[in-house]
Amino acid sequence: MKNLKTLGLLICLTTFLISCEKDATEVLDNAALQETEATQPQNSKISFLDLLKNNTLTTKSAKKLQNLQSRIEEEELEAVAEFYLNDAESFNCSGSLTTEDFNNIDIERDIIEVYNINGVLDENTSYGNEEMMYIEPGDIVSGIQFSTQDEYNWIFANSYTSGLENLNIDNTFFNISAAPLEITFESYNINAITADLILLAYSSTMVYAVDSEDNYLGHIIIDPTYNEFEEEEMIEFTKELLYIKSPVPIKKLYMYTNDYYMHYAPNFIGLDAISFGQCISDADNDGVLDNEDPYPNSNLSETLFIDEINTSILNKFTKTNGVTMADEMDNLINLLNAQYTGDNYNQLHKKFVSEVAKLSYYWYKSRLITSRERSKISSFAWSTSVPYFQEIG
Ligand SMILES: [Ca+2]
Ligand SMILES: [Ca+2]
Repeated sequence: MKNLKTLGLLICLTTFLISCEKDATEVLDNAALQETEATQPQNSKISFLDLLKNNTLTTKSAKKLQNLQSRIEEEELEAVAEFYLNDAESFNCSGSLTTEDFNNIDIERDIIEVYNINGVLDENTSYGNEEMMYIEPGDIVSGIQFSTQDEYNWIFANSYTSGLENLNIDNTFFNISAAPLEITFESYNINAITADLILLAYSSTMVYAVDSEDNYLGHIIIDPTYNEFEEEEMIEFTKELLYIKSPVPIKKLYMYTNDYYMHYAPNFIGLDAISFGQCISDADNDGVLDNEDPYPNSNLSETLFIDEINTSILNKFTKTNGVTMADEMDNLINLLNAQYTGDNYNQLHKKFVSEVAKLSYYWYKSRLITSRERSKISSFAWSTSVPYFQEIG
């Protein structure tokens, strides 16, 4: 039943493509490819293997990337962007990232091949026929554009697709074009990107990041996980989590693959859950992002110090998110030091002691310290020599 349905879908697609007069040569080429699929009676089910085998397009725009690659080597371009593979911890970057998971695309259970959208997939794309709209405007989030120069050949597939059953993936975008996949970000402040990649296990994959003027920002080479390839009909995939952050906004990613062993799809790359936006770090790792943290570099010392005196009282987080008792104490000392002229020591020292009393009362009320600890803090405050001139810088 599923086979018939898929076959029907293919015929629909082919009819749709032939009837379209725009971009006639490319459409005919693609239609011819599909015809081959559809007229094989003993193999009507679309399998990934067959799709890859049918991809005999020659590579042209790969040259552009080869040029970029040799420029990197010749000019010894320095990377500013950081790339991490399967290492969310080093990425250590949060914020409001927008995610495209391709799940709004209605691929009717298992697979669609996409042609005739002028080589660009973005929020304005619509694709389908009278019976079925697979992609409607708004299905892709705004701010991101997928494209492939030269002949493009894209597929949306998931674990219902023959050949991908073991991958446990929902709708995933696959570039099986000869040309590299390009991902363009419309906003100018994208400095954090994460993505799930589905790669051929015996391919080497390169991802390059460039800025709005096509300047090199950095790249990663993902080595094959298989070194030898024995069984011809076997396709093995690997899933990798890619993380990128860059101090300079990223405009575009180029994804370029060398398939050393099979040459089915020179730029095969599967992509899902691509997230992009602004990286906001949590420098002191207290769970409050820097942009919302009153003290982005909190004093996390184990015990509370008043100036140089160790009170031996545990330094705890206060009721205000991201703020420790030591942060508030340090801040108070800095405020008073800033008012010190050299003539007003006695006045400011008294003021310091009284401000410490207020602070410790609040800590006591918040059950961070006991009343005994509060008295201890008061007497320590007296014995400090706050205020004093602070070194500038
Ligand atoms: Ca923080
Ligand atoms: Ca903090």
